[in-house]
Amino acid sequence: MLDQLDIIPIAIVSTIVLLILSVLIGFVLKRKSSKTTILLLGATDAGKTQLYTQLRFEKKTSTVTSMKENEGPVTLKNKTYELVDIPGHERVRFHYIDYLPVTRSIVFVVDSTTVARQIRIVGEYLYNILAQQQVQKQHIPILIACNKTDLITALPKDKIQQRLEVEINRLRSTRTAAVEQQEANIDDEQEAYLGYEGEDFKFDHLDNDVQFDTCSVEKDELDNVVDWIVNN
Ligand SMILES: Nc1nc2c(ncn2[C@@H]2O[C@H](COP(=O)(O)OP(=O)(O)OP(=O)(O)O)[C@@H](O)[C@H]2O)c(=O)[nH]1
Ligand SMILES: [Mg+2]
Repeated sequence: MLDQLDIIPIAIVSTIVLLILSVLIGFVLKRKSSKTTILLLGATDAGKTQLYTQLRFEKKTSTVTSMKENEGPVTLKNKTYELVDIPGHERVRFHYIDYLPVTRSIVFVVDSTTVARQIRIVGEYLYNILAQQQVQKQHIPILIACNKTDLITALPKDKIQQRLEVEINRLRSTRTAAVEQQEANIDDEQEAYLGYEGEDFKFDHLDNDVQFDTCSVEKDELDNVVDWIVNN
């Protein structure tokens, strides 16, 4: 039988353990909620800067190929985020990596009318993002925003998903072969393998949540994008 004197140390230890646990949980929750940066990524001409100005200033400005990031606060459904538009030009597109430590979610904008023709460029950029260790470790959610649905030549989102899966599958096999050839022992610098070995690549196989949805910045049809940002 435990007498009162035995119970006191147990109670003290349990209280300390509970206190440490709640501090840790609070710390993890705070880290998630303190990340407010939303990255707009994608190939040139996808519509990122138009989307940025529409979300921030509720107006479309005529745009030219960007060479510098646009960055600023935006309020969506009473929540404030830091919106960052990274140009698709190959000299600047990888600047997105600097923002990953503070990134909450990524909106990858695709021009649905040209994605079939540009599948190599779009697939390679998306592959690079998905293979980033920071993207995987932090489970950063990604929305593939299939833009320009106002144009009749726009490819449906399920077709865009299929094309990207085929392209990433192709890239994965060429990259894996290249890495094996190098026989390098730089384990920590290797790109993470995407999906399941021995199976064709599917977005469903990733730990990250990757969603596909449509939008038209031109027609101000952005509900899918706004809802996704607010819910992720
Ligand atoms: N029809 C149509 N055109 C759009 C839409 N969204 C953007 N555009 C046009 O697409 C072109 C490129 O848009 P931008 O926003 O400058 O493209 P971007 O992704 O910022 O391109 P970079 O800065 O080069 O990376 C512009 O001429 C826009 O008017 C859309 O929903 N429908
Ligand atoms: Mg731009």
